[in-house]
Amino acid sequence: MFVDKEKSLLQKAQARLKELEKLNPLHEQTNIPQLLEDTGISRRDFMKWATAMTTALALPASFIPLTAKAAELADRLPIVWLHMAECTGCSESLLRSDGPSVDSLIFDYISLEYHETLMGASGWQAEQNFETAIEKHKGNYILMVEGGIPSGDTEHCLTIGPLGHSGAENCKKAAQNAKAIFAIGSCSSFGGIQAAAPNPTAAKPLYQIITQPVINVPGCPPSEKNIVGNVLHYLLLGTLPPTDAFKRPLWAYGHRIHDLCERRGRFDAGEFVQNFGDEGAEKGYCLYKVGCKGPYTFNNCSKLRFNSHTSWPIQAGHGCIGCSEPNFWDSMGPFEEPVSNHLFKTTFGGVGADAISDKIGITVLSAVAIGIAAHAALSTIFKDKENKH
Ligand code: FSX
Ligand code: SF4
Ligand code: F3S
Repeated sequence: MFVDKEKSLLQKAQARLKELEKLNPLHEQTNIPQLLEDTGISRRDFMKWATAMTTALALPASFIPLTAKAAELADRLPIVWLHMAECTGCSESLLRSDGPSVDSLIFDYISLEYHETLMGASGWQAEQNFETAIEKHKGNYILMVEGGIPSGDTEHCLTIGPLGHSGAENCKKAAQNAKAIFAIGSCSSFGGIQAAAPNPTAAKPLYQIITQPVINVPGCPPSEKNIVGNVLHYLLLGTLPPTDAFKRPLWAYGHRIHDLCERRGRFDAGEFVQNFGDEGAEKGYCLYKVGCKGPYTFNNCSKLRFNSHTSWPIQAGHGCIGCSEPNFWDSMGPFEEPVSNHLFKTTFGGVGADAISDKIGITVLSAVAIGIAAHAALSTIFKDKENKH
């Protein structure tokens, strides 16, 4: 049955790529294979990249040549990228590597149609480029939006270009004829820092501004692989990826940070950093007690990492701050204290979960699968202890 499923998926992708090949490339002067060659990225490195991407997308190995082909045909798929209220970290995540990566090259190449940070144009010319791109590629372009979107009485707080259109207006306009829509980063997915209390500009996530379906690619910022992977998935299969309850693609956000963490063995063994800079920190102990939110956060950072696969927050020595979760600025802080402390502090007279875990052993904490279940489980344990007194 699995073999049949794989075969039909493969055939679907092959047919899709054939169709894509018939479309006009965005640029006539050059193409992606040429660009890779000019940049010194060998075929071997490119195939390595295609292998890593296929694995990341949870596709079978038989897809590797197709992933490579899809990347080469990425110039059949124009991208319009809008910036709303944000720090541009999402674009930076993609573009700032020490050398051009396959991801950044492909992306640079296909998104030239309209990207407010990358394009050379400004003022009237930029406005014109926006209109031209969405008209020329009507019904064919992918829309990617970065940033939270001011709304209501404060919608004008984000006013763009000489015509003075609001961010919300531009999103609505660009969404009308987009083939697929991605909210890039936690700001566009869930509101992000702009929407953190007291949310002075009534910033909203993209899905609350437009009526079309949106795939969320959160993270502050998301990794370049999570951004490019979604484009590849769409290129390969012509469909949007399956998602979780928060519309996050399962291939990227299907597992908790805690379950994929290289320090998980330390957690299970009860070996914790107690303070930054202590001996435990030097030894790479678990960062839970200095605030790691990995048990509450769904993302694939440990697998794909950032900056051309160099590192990720926990590898660098700081806990996960839950940056791909809805409202993480309000719900996950303070970032250097365990969330469970807040959950239990008030309820149980100042006794945090970590005080409990010290007494009853951290193994109980892990055995009950910390995370959402931890609240209920620890409550029970705490009550049991109370009853015995
Ligand atoms: Fe910044 Fe993007 Fe955070 Fe937001 O990333 S990295 S504030 S998710 O919109 O630029
Ligand atoms: Fe890793 Fe954080 Fe889980 Fe510890 S609590 S194992 S550092 S994700
Ligand atoms: Fe964000 Fe946590 Fe990954 S803070 S980058 S989801 S490790």
